[in-house]
Amino acid sequence: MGFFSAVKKFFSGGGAEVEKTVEAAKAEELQKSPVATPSEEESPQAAASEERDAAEEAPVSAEEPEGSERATAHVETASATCSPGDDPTVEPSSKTASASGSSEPLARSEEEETLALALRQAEPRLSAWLAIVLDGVEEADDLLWKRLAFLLRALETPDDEARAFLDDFRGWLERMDYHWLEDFRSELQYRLALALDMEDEEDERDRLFSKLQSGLARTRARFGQGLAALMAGHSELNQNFWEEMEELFIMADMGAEPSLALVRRLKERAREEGVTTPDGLMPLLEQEVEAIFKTPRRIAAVNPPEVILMVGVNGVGKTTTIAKLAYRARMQGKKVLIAAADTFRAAAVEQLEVWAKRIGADFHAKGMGADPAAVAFEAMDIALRGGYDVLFIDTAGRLHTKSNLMDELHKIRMVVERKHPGAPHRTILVIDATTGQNALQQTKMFKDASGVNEIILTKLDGTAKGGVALAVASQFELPITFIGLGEKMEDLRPFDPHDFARALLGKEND
Ligand SMILES: Nc1nc2c(ncn2[C@@H]2O[C@H](COP(=O)(O)OP(=O)(O)OP(=O)(O)O)[C@@H](O)[C@H]2O)c(=O)[nH]1
Ligand SMILES: [Mg+2]
Repeated sequence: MGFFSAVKKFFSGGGAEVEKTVEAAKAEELQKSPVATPSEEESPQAAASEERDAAEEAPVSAEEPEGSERATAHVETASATCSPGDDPTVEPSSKTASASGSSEPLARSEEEETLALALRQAEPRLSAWLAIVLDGVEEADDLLWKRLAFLLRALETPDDEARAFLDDFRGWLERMDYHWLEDFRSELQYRLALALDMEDEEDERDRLFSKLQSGLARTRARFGQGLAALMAGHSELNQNFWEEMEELFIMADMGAEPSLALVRRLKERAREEGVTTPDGLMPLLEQEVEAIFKTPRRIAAVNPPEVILMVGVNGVGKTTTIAKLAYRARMQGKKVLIAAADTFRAAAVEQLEVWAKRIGADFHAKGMGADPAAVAFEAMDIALRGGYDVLFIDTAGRLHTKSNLMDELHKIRMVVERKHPGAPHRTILVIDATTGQNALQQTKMFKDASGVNEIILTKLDGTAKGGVALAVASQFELPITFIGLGEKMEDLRPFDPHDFARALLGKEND
């Protein structure tokens, strides 16, 4: 999305500039200081800073709509007069003092100067920038909004987009009744990263990779460390080595067949490429594991609303995953409807309603014991008439009636398809990684019966059985699109085969 395009430019193209040494940045500050002298007040920079002064008094904030014009002027001036290396937020302090005649704006200006300098000296990474900007902020008070407005201005965010972002976040804090920074800090960072569309950006990779690494710690303890021991215990690739490797893969819940197939491929490649030592085999193993995950994703043109049907046995994480996905969709500005076609438990409907409210999605339910297909039918109708972008349908892992779960899912598919040809566009099977080999039976059952075309693997954080991801991917040729690494919103992560393979094998980030 176009939001914060300046940031992307800054973080990618402008990276070298940001990496300036402290000395260089300071030298630049010194060079700038003459601009601040009263005799040069007529210079374009001074004029620009005057406008900025005005903007300072009216930070981009939901509560101060009258500041919008001035803030816009500030942003426009900043982008018009500054090269990527110049910091639009740095103001000459003496200028500010002379304009206001009071010491308070001077203090503010100095503070922002310090912040701006710190930003330029920091790594071009969102988490690092946020740490600087939030220094001294403890709660959701004026200081927070001022600092966030400052950050958004520093990133040349168009005023209306900055305002929308802040309004949205302010609303969320109110809905959630969050007050202390420690309660919402990760959420804030997550929202910024999402809004910036930064998840694939190099600068955010380290952070995401370490999250993945810690999430997979237990799996790696079994798989990666076992692998390291195997590699260390052999100096050549003999029969013993291959047999132990096979065993290791099977023990790591990869499944017998996929394990044998992987070892067979590795043997072949080692022979072809003249690799004779375990060390030399590692890069090949990494490539092969990555290749297993690289199932092409089906990309179909979608006539909105896009309908996403969530299936899976009970307790795997369908409802929480819907909330997380819906949240991502909301952050991308989509209009979202969630339907509670899980009518098995009253608590399930309530749970989903609470989530929907929190993330700003609409909700449709009929209550406990209702016909799930009827809920889906009505929701489809509402989504079509209401111009929704996405409809998520939550289903139960169990049913009240004696009818078969698979028949019920089939009925849901039929009714939405009848109302909206092509729907459901995505049927996502949620699998709990802690169930290990059971995941394979579940995948087979749902794939045969309800046309699954995507998998989300949850609870990887609490299990040593993460190797099951390999088993599922290699046996069913279904793309794993997201993985769950915890219960929080930001713990649902897009699945990256390369990173996952490396984290699984116990590698550092590259
Ligand atoms: N640790 C961890 N817990 C998770 C993850 N995903 C979901 N959970 C937890 O798993 C539990 C069950 O999640 P639900 O979303 O209610 O599961 P469900 O599939 O909707 O369950 P039913 O509606 O009963 O079929 C909840 O306590 C979630 O917080 C994850 O990735 N990691
Ligand atoms: Mg549920």
